[in-house]
Amino acid sequence: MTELTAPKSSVTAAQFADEIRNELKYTQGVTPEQAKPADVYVATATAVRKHLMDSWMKTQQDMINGNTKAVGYLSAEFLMGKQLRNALLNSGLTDQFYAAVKDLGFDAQEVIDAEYEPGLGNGGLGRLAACFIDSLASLGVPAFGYGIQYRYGIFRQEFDEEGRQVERPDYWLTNEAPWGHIDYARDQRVSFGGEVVEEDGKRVWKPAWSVRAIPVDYMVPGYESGRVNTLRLWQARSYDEFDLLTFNKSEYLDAVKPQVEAENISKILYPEDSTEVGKELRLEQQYFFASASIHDAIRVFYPNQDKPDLTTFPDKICFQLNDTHPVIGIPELMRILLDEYGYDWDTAWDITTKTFNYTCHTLLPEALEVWPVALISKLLPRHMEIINKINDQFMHELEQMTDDEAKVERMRIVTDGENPSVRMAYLASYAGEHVNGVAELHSQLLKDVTLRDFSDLFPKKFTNVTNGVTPRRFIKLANPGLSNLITEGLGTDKWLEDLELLKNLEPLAQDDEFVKKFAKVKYDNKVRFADFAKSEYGFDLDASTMFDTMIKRLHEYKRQALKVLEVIATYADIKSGKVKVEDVTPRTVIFGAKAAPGYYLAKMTIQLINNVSKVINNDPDVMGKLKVVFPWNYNIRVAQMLIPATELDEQISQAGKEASGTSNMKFALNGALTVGTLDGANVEIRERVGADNFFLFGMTVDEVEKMYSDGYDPAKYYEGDPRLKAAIDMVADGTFSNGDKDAYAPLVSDWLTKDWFMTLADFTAYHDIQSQIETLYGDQLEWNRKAILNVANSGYFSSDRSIEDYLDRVWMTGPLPAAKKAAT
Ligand code: GL9
Repeated sequence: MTELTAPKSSVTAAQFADEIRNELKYTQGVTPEQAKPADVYVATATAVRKHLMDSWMKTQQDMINGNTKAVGYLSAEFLMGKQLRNALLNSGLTDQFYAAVKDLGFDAQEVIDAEYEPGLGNGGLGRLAACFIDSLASLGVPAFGYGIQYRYGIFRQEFDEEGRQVERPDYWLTNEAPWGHIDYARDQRVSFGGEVVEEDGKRVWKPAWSVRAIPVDYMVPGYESGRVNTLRLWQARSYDEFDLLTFNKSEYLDAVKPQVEAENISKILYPEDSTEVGKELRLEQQYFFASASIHDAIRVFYPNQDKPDLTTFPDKICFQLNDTHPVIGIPELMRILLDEYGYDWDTAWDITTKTFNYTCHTLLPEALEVWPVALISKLLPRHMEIINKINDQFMHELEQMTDDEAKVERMRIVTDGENPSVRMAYLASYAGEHVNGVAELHSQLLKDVTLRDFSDLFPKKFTNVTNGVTPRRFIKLANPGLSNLITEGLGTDKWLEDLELLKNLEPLAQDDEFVKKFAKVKYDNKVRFADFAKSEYGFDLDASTMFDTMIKRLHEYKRQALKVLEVIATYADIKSGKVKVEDVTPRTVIFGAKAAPGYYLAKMTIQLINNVSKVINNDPDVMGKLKVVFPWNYNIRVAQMLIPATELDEQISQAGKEASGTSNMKFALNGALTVGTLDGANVEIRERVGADNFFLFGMTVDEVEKMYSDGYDPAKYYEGDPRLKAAIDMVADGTFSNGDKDAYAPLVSDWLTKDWFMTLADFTAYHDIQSQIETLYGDQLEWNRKAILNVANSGYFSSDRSIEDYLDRVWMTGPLPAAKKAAT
């Protein structure tokens, strides 16, 4: 029997150096003298994969042969970040790596930097999927992540001279990608279009075209679990390699057309975040990976069986639908069972409804996907028939259950009327066994508002699983200084597997020596970030100022505008002499955000922030007191540098709009204090870290709702707060646009006449909390005590805990029998 790799590998540094040399020779074909850091990176990655191979194969065997139900996490996005350090950590080879690389004459950081970060996600939703597969493996739960290997990930962001966002393609696969193994032999056919005909009393789909789905497998090593799961990302390829006939007529472009079109399916990640994009290609992408993944799971769990007993399918695997993107998998499994395996409708329905669960990640109605019936009929005609039948069955059941006709109408999966469409969230809520939101408040609002009819009818389906983040990447790897201090404080490093142990740090918040050490770690992280920002962006940051950070997608509901207006108001106060410059707490305000390329106001906000930065940073009157920087192309790598360096974290969305947030968790765990509204997971963070250790401001969900129904007039707030007025006037009068008064007119006009997310209404409260923040910051010992209390009380926000909750509340499964660890 193969032994599993020891968590702390017994391999010595010298042995590991030999392995790297070997890979340099046999994989890269270079001598150590010829090698570049990129070669050493590929060689190391290849060597690490070999270390993980036995555990990977054993995990798959145990999963297929055992009786533990697996989890298939279906997600259009997996925002993994760089892999090397995480793989080294989880295979117990970190120390050996540093020693070996040094021995080979290389700088470890250069080797690490040679890895190109895959950006196969937009933001929180994709990063959550990455944290979840890390935790699944670390807990030893058999699982697959299933998604798409996009050729182009999230765009690379640049800023032009005017401070506008420019999107550049992300050529990530033009770099060597040693982690993904392309498995041509385990491909799947995915078909589209055509028509459905009647044959021998059966509905038969005659598709018009097919693409070849080829899996690319990534190992997902667990931390200290001896288990390695699989992330299987599908690549689309054409079956029609070349149309020779057309080519002979020398119509080259036409000859390659089918290939180009097929490959388009996995070509690009849609850069939209929490907003609707109703594009044919996007539906093709969704169906492509849902169909390939379901077929793949059948292949894995019923190997070499022509007529498998698929009534056992829900005992083998359950699929988690990460938002509505993979929901087309529901009619696809129905179709597979009915048409490919000949089950009757009721049996197929029974299997399907035991297989899928749905997580909703939003509260924005426009983000709940709705597909036109016409489009589904064109692309997936058989699925449209099945969806219609599901809808009919549902309507029929509803009529039995309630007399409320309006309610029955409201709940239609397929809407009536001139342009009928399919509501994917409704389909998932009806067919899914469980439906969950991602923070307590969010799950409550799903039940009370967004999916209220469904929760009334199926109360047992609805549950909450609060999001979490992996402590391996976001504490251990991102913040070595704090990790060492935590281990020193707790006397163990077991917290990496059981994050609630952080609770035992609580008494140390009263130990001045410990607090000073903590402060030193934070300061060193600020210096580290300042150095990084200098070399990467050319910024000059002063580590003795407060690092105040807002990182997240640029969206109106997240309210970057609130932050920048407060910055402008402070600037105006200093300029006008209302506030003495010596009374200002020196701050460095750091923004990181990408805007969807078609999101006009979001992009204009980016431009505004950049130009505010330009003006303020060059004004001698505020020099040393206020600085605004906007590192472009915010990604996981930047997050890992910036979060540990941050002292004040901005979570200032309008209450009732942010489903959860996950950076809020990363910040609290890295010892930042939060200024935030009662929104998403902020609510639970505040409950846990204590109201005294959290800067709360702003309207509540109820107050927001009341204001909407009473009629909201932003101009009233503009008139009512002179600071706010001064700030908006400054934007309008051209201060940040070289005198051009029109530059931000659409933004200003939106603020004054619409302001849907009530930035203006919360402005005064947001300003008022600043003095509390600054007073506390003046007492560094107290500030750091509170920061430690944030760390100590945030252990709940480990994604390991989220996964435990999914296991108990949704998946009803658990880990494989403990992996046998090799003796070290
Ligand atoms: C999001 C929510 O907006 C976040 O509040 C939440 O933390 C994450 C994870 O549950 O999901 N929903 C959503 O569509 N995005 C989120 O971040 N956006 C993307 O990343 C695409």
